[in-house]
Amino acid sequence: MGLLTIIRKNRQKEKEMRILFLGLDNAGKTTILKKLNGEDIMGISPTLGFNIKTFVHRKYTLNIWDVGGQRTLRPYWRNYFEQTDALVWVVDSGDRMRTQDCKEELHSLLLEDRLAGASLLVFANKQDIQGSMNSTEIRDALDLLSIKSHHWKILPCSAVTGENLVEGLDWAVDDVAGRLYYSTAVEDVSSRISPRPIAAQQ
Ligand code: G3D
Ligand code: MG
Repeated sequence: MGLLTIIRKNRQKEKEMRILFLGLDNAGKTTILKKLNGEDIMGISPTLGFNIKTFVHRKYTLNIWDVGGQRTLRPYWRNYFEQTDALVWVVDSGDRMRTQDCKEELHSLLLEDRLAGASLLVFANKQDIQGSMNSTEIRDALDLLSIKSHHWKILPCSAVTGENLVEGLDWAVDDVAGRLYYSTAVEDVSSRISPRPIAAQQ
């Protein structure tokens, strides 16, 4: 039995996933998580360290890490990369001033070895704000089409109305599950031959 098979079998028993929420400060990470968890979203303060939320979504236990995105905190993001199954990159779609910063931070994360296998969900948040960029504009601003190294998807959403939050989580969970739990045979063989090519998704 190969090491990959053993690791997968252990995870299969647990049916756990580790999801990392990152993005620039003020993007709406904490608000999205509170909304998903059915909590009050009024009066949320900037996250100075991190929050962890654990909840069961479908048959999976999701351990979600929400880490502060202020510039001074970004060097600490790397402390949270280990064993990440999915990265959720949250964007404030109304923030046109910081799209370059947002793109650069995302693309530097994608170079990290410890995030190499993670699925990437981009939430184009704050769609309820009039004049915010739509998901195609965000896709282009962040140059998502150039990403070949990770499975990715972008969804327009709003933490206030709840639009697409569950759909986004569903995509991430399905993508991770497809890799961790349902493709053992295929991956065991392909991993011996060459790295599995990953097609970009939209
Ligand atoms: P962060 O965790 O990414 O840093 P927060 O972001 O969740 O703290 O949210 C930052 C601000 O954006 C908060 O407003 C929050 O209410 C607001 N926000 C988050 N998501 C949305 C959204 O989808 N729509 C709108 N209209 N606002 C959103 P305050 O005023 O408390 O700073
Ligand atoms: Mg926060």
